[in-house]
Amino acid sequence: MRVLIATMNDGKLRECERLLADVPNLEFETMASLGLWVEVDEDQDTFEGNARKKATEVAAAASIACLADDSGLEVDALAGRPGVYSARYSGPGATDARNNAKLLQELANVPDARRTARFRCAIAVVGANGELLAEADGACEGRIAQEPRGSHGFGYDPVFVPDGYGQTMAELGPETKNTISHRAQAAAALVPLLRDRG
Ligand code: ITT
Repeated sequence: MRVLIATMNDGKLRECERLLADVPNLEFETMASLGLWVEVDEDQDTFEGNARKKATEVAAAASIACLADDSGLEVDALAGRPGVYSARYSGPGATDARNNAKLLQELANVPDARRTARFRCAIAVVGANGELLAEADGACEGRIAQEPRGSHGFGYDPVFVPDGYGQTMAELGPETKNTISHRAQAAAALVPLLRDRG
């Protein structure tokens, strides 16, 4: 089966390709390899809803099966924000650096014990005909650091310290991240579902 990984986020794309590399009979395409640029309005209030919507709309535009990831960070002291708004947290033209700066500012007076948070990821795979083929999700618990550290990964990795570690996800690097992350959990749950389909 040929599957398009429907993301414009290069960090996410690299991780998905690596996490799903061992699924037999699966060949991955990217937006770049197909010369596609599709804008999806991510207006659902859950990661699952947005992942399904992205996969469905891109599959319709590309006419091949699509895998979409919707993910983000939930911070307990912010009542779960930024959540599904993680990419756009610091407003129009948001960058990873601005999102992280805003997060640290909002948490300026929050002590370590109350800086608990988790990354969440939902993945949906939709066939070229619009049929939902598989869905899976995953979470990675941790805490928000006092300042950004590390240069690996993307997004909120420099400010997220996974439970059981002293370093941020951006300090730990891809090998560790790909064993513990929300995306790794979701991919692990997805692999047997895709294998059964293959
Ligand atoms: P696509 O919709 O094109 O896939 P996106 O970056 O807009 O790309 P999302 O809408 O799913 O993707 O937003 C996810 C945001 O959540 C992402 O931009 C990061 O800010 C954050 N995020 C998700 N996974 C992350 C990870 O593994 N490490 C750090 N931050 C992550």
